[in-house]
Amino acid sequence: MGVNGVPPDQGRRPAGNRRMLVAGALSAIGLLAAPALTAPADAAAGTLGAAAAQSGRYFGAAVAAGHLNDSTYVATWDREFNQVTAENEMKWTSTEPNRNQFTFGSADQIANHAFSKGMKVRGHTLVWHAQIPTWLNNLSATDLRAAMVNHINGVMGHYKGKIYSWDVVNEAFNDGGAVGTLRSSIWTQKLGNGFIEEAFRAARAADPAAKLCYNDYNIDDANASKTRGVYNMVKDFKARGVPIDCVGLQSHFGNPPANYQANIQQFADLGVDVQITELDIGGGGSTQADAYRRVTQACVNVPRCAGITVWGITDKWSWRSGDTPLLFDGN
Ligand code: 9MR
Repeated sequence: MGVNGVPPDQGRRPAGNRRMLVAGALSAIGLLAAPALTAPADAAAGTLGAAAAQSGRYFGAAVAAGHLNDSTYVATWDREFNQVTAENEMKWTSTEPNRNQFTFGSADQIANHAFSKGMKVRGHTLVWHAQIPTWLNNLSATDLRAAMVNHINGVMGHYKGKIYSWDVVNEAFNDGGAVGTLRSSIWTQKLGNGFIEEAFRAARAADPAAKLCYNDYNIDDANASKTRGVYNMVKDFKARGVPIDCVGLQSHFGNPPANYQANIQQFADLGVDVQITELDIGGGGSTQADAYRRVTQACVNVPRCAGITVWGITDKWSWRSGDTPLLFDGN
């Protein structure tokens, strides 16, 4: 953020770019024959959500409760998107800041708005190394395991039967090291590598209706060692009957890798859905629009790619606002 909380390059994007980005994604969903600079005339089918729904998919956005008093923000959410992920409000620090005291105020603000509009809700996220409360730090292994299961039961139970998919475990794999290396965290240190399997088993019991996802970044390249590690885990889970239904490719990009569609396909071939869960693409102009088009086209081309979520609505509140990574600019 720049001075006074204003992102440094808010407003720097050329005026036509928003339409170009949305049209790039729309064209790939099949609504437009080719990327166009103007929004399609048929507004009913001309939104991202409506276009995605034509093939049974969704097009969603991460939303933050703190911006719900901005009428332009809410109007854009309601008009364009038919799925939502709470950007921070369903994370552990928000939902169980003190042990066994669950709080859902801001999470419910987002979820109830979405439910009332018939939108799908992705739950994000149950077990992660970040945005966890300090009370977890000094628990014994036995106690930490109980706390993990209790958290899964408490949060999933609150929304039981209403959530489309949950990111059960988020970002557990290491960026470097040998294939399959997990990030060192409170979870690996106290519970060992089996914490992922334990979390998925508890999640299935807590809400059998929700799809259970493993979600991570830098697993977009089909051959990257981090991707191979996640692939091997999913394959092993499927072979042993550990419940898992989907892989979330966060897809915080500079550019999608050339084998992005092949990567979606290889996970789909294991018998899980793929969800593009946190898409944002830095840059600008036609390169950025084309990257959005390629990501969307890759999803459309793989039947088990269920939908796309962009990680925010407007550049001005993006976690990486300096990159102007989203479909809508600060205006
Ligand atoms: O966008 C989120 C930002 O507001 C938070 O400060 C940050 C805290 O870690 O988390 C951001 O969202 C992250 C998501 O939960 C997991 N994948 C990476 C996202 C961007 O950092």
